[in-house]
Amino acid sequence: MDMNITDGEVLRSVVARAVDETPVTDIHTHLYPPSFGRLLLWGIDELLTYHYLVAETFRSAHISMEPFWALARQEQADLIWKTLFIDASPISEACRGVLTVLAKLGLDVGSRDLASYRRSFAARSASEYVDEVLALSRVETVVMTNDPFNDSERALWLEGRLEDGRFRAALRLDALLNGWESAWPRLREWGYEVERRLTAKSLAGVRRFLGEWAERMGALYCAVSLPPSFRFPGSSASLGLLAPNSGRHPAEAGGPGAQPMDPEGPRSTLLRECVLPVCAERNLPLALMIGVKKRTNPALGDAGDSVGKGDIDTVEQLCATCPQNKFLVTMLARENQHELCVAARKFPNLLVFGCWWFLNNPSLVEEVTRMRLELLGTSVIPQHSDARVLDQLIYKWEHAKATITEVLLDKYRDLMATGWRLSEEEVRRDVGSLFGGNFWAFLKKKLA
Ligand code: HDL
Ligand code: ZN
Repeated sequence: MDMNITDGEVLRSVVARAVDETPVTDIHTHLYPPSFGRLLLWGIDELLTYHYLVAETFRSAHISMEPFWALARQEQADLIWKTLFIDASPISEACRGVLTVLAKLGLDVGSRDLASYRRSFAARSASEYVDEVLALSRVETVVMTNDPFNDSERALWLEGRLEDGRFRAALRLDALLNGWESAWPRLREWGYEVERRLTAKSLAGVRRFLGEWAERMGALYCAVSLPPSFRFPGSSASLGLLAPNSGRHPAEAGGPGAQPMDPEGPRSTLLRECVLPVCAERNLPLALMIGVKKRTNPALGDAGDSVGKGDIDTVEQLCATCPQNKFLVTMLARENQHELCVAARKFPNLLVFGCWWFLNNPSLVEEVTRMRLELLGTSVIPQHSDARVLDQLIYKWEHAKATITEVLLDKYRDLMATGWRLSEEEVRRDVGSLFGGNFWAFLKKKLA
């Protein structure tokens, strides 16, 4: 056992070094390997046109949305740069992130010379830049968001184009679970025997689709984003069992005048009858990302989503009624964070992850991380990047690590104040758990 840490300054350098050097598994991103071509976004113009910055630009730019979307990417970036970086100080988290990337790449941020930044990126190739960004951000595994209903992505999977082991898949199910009406005809087109009604045959077809795509992608988990209104009816009659005294599956009762099996419509049935059983059979976690209000302002596109408080009872009910399933859960509303930590204390099949999206700001990352360490110790995944543009790995991890370092330091100081003796090896062990160890152990975890 290496020496015990006795001094506050030594503690600071040990914690800072461990947080900086520990390789990261980034469990949720929207990135792709270079072999996926244009699906991988990178470089200054993609950074500047990130939907977070688009939303912020419209708050003060003298342009309405339609003409903005008609601009070329570089022209959009020019407008965003002028509006958010030149005509005002770029103090928002998304603005500061762009500057952190430029600084870490060794560019002269003080020059504010966008043309020179563009020249620097133009000199790079995607594959060498992936190496550079992963090295700078210490991210060793990038878990993607993979959607078989995305035509260009599906083609790449069918060609077997994932050639980079640093990129791993997560099977994203929003199109299936939140858009059944448009999903089922496409499943049928791809050769799965499904129809609109959730008959036993349809459900079997969906299970085959899930199994085949989880296999094809080598998916580490399945994921779905869900609205604040997401519920999972718990009554036995709707728990996928046969409808009361009808002898038929409630979904089969579909027909004029029949009551929908549950108020949620297809989603709950698909979850209960297809996603949860397939995940349990394959020992795959299901990631529930709860609290997003899609297209609150449709004209903003991806920037138009908002947030609402989700229902923690539903999370607890899922964990309690599906003990054979593992749930990775992140909730978008600040108001859900404390109750989510308490729920995680009740259910070992629930692993909390990330300060998602509108929570990924230093003030909230600090608040939520403190809460989690105080309630759950090191048994959480404190952060994921959610990066959509490769370069963002640099700033999202730089910023998150700065906050996590300060919180960890406080917690270790409190420990040492009791007389507890701490070693550098133990600090590195803890940070390794937080930055990937807990995730990989959860994947391997076998439930009763
Ligand atoms: O649903 C999701 O995975 C979200 O992360 C959305 O992609 C969102 O637009 C986003 O990029 N958040 O950071
Ligand atoms: Zn995301």
